[in-house]
Amino acid sequence: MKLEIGIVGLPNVGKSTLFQVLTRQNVLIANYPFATIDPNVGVVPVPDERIDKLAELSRSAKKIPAVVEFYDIAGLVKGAHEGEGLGNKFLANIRDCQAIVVVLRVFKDSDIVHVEGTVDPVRDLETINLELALKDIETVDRRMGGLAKESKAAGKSATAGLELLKQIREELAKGKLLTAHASEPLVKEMQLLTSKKRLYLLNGEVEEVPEELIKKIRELDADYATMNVALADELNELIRKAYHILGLISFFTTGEDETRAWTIEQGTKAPQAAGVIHTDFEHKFIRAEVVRWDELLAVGGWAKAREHGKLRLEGKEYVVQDGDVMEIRHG
Ligand SMILES: Nc1nc2c(ncn2[C@@H]2O[C@H](COP(=O)(O)OP(=O)(O)OP(=O)(O)O)[C@@H](O)[C@H]2O)c(=O)[nH]1
Ligand SMILES: [Mg+2]
Repeated sequence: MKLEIGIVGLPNVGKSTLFQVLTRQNVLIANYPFATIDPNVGVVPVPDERIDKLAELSRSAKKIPAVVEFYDIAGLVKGAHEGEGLGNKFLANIRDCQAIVVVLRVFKDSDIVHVEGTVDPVRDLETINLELALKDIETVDRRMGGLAKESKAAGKSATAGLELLKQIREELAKGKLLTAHASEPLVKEMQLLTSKKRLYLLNGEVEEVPEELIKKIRELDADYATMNVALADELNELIRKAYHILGLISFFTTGEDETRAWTIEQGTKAPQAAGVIHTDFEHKFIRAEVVRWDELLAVGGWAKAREHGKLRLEGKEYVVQDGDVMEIRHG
């Protein structure tokens, strides 16, 4: 499962700086708007002490953590949906991401250029959300046109699709985000930008964050983190938070060869989880031996866990839990 997170925000607010701290890659960071043109892509391991402990227990030769892929893209400005600035390029780049981190400038430093001339993160947040919503309206309109044609021939299902699109369009026009519709198949298929999970990253000091901004973010039912990106040297907390807001959990496999974290969505059943390891495991799944990672550590290993009756045998309906260590039995 590939987890991609797009870093978005106005130009010159610290997106590439954040990317560099996250990925330890050297990228162009410059005090002028639109320094980034082509996206930077970097893979970041999700820090997880459970892997270290399990690897120690199993004397594993290798440790393989879960990873998140970050995309650092061009800055977004007012009018981006109409192709202003580098807008169109930018918006196409985040369509495939499952989540976005919105970087908002709260730091005041007058040496650093702000495209709007003043530091006002509430205004910037609204600009970004508006541009994303306008782009989504475009996508929805195009789809409505297509569905209207189809419905002549196809009947009911197309009509139902049209109803949903109309409703979504109204909400977008009112400036609403589509997070509530994120699981609708049609919304997923269109990869609507405002339906993506998001984290607001407030770049600056906690004391610089206006109360109004926090209020606004709460109204949007979103999550945020405050940090001075230019001074940050480890962003483990941010990576964990991103993983969490995506609704992801990890299960583990452990042995002498390797200890490895596997990423699944919350609610995934055992055969589908096994399928993440190998597609064959899903179809040929018989059952799984499961023990919680801390219980495994407490008894001191797989054989002991079996002896003490700590290993559970779970079948096809078992919903895998965060921190499960599993061994898959397959045909
Ligand atoms: N004072 C201060 N400066 C910062 C901070 N974060 C970034 N900067 C500076 O702001 C400028 C722009 O940073 P970048 O990371 O290139 O910004 P960007 O958002 O990637 O910009 P574009 O690629 O042009 O959209 C650089 O000169 C950074 O050193 C911060 O937290 N405080
Ligand atoms: Mg940049």
